[in-house]
Amino acid sequence: MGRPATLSGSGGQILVRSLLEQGVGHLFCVPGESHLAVLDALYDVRDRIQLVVCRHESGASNMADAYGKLTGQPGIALVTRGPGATNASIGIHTASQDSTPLILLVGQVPRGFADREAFQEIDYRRMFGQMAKWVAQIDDPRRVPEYVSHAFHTATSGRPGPVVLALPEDMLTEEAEARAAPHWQRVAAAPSPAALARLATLLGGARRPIAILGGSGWTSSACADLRRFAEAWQLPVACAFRFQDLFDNDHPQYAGDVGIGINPKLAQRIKDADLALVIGARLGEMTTSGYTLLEVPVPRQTLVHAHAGAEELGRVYAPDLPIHAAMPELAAALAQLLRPSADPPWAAETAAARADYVAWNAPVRVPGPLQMAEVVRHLRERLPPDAIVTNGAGNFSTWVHRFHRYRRFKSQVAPTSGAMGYGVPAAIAAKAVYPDRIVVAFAGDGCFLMTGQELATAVQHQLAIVVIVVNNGAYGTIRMHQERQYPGRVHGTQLTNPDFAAYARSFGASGEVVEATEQFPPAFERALAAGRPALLELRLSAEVITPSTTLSAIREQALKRRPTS
Ligand SMILES: Cc1ncc(C[n+]2csc(CCOP(=O)(O)OP(=O)(O)O)c2C)c(N)n1
Ligand SMILES: [Mg+2]
Repeated sequence: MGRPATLSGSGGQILVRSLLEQGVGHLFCVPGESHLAVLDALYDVRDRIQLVVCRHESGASNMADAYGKLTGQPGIALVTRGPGATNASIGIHTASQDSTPLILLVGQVPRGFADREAFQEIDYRRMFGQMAKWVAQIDDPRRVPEYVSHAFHTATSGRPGPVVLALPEDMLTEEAEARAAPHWQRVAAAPSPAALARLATLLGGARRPIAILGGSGWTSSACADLRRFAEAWQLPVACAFRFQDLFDNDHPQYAGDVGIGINPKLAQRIKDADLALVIGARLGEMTTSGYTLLEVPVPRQTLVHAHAGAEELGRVYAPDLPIHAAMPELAAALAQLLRPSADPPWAAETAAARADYVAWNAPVRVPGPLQMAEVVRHLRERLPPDAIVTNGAGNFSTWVHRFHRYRRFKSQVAPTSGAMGYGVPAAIAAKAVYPDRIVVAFAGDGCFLMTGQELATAVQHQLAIVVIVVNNGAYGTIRMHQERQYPGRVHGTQLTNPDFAAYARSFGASGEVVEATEQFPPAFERALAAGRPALLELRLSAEVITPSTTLSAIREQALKRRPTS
């Protein structure tokens, strides 16, 4: 390695040069006077770093999260101090829960004003303390490359996550000379031979094993290696909540997703398994059906838990075999694991698990003219395997998760944090990174209006995403829980909505309303052909609250359980 280059200029220029050294090509931002020097330095490299200017910092941080999920490289968000940082915090929380590499660059008051509660001053170490993997403030422009290098390594290593770097305003304008840091390197643990040998023994003695894949840090070749392993051992493979694209859903061994609204047969299958092979998933509340699929702290199933972050092993569950390894290293080793000489005893169970999935994935009929399952089935058949489908949080996402089939690595981008408002900004980031792929965002009426103004960003940057707003005039998820727990006492969950299609058109996007199943395919074709961002408002009765039940059925059941006085 040659001697590192010297970077000279303002702190802002050194920062931007350092980002370039780390391979940054996109930056998601809402500008602020506190980081004007960074913007000015970005001006010089505007042909090398695409600056995506957002309308709200939640959009910028969500986009940075989606970028991190899609590429495995930290997504970079640049926001101003105080209100900018507070607006951006949702993306930091999502990156934390979802283990996404992300770096938030945030303005800070000049060094001489520190700790006076100067204008918009926040102590970011305290504010982001629990949410970020590392929070630091760069007080010396000569140390910018060191901090940036540390931030990239921290965001990507072990269990990936968000890093926050605070940038005092006067540090950004101070002239300095700094030693450049080289491009960050992947730091990844590999499984030990002893762990692999023990895994082979456990598999050899199992009768009803199941594999559950999840988490971040995967690559498409890691997914291919994992598939080879699963095929050799004929394992049924499930995917954790919102990590459904780690295994081809069309594969005869794919058994479904382990998340909200899990197929009851899959839940039972996991409970009845004698060996749970959990690869990369965190075993959080959503992936364990509220810690019921596996008992805390010692599951009845023999538990093999592999994770890239050592601290995740034994966090809730005491594994029989903890494996500390990054997914590419682990999957490569698993692909080499000696295959069994005969068909394993569970081969019929694997076929049964698949049959359960196929039945669960088949469209169901619900009351009304718009059959959401058919809409999603149409997309499943219409979209190429590399299309990217994003969503935020709400019951509308159940239709997508259950009836779509994700076939390629990184064809799904969705927050395991359950953050509303994620789908639209995620789609914008996806289209910025992969302009040639079809990108479809699903949102509820509630979810959409949390970040819907980012349609302006999509239009400004000519990112032709298709947004599907499932409008049921309600914060439907909460209404559903309300009916369960407080039947008939509807309060705070109804929404009076704008005309979403007209709203989209006012941004320069195309907008249409879809009220019946048969209207959807042609409307979707028009949206794709529009050559600009497009929105389809799907009008769905709030009564159709899930694929399997209605609001009134939920209310009646709840009333029967506890009659009102
Ligand atoms: C940022 C954020 N705020 C609040 C919630 C709580 N919450 C979860 S789902 C939901 C309603 C979602 O409404 P909508 O997007 O219309 O979807 P629907 O459930 O009606 O299909 C709410 C308020 C959340 N998950 N995230
Ligand atoms: Mg709704």
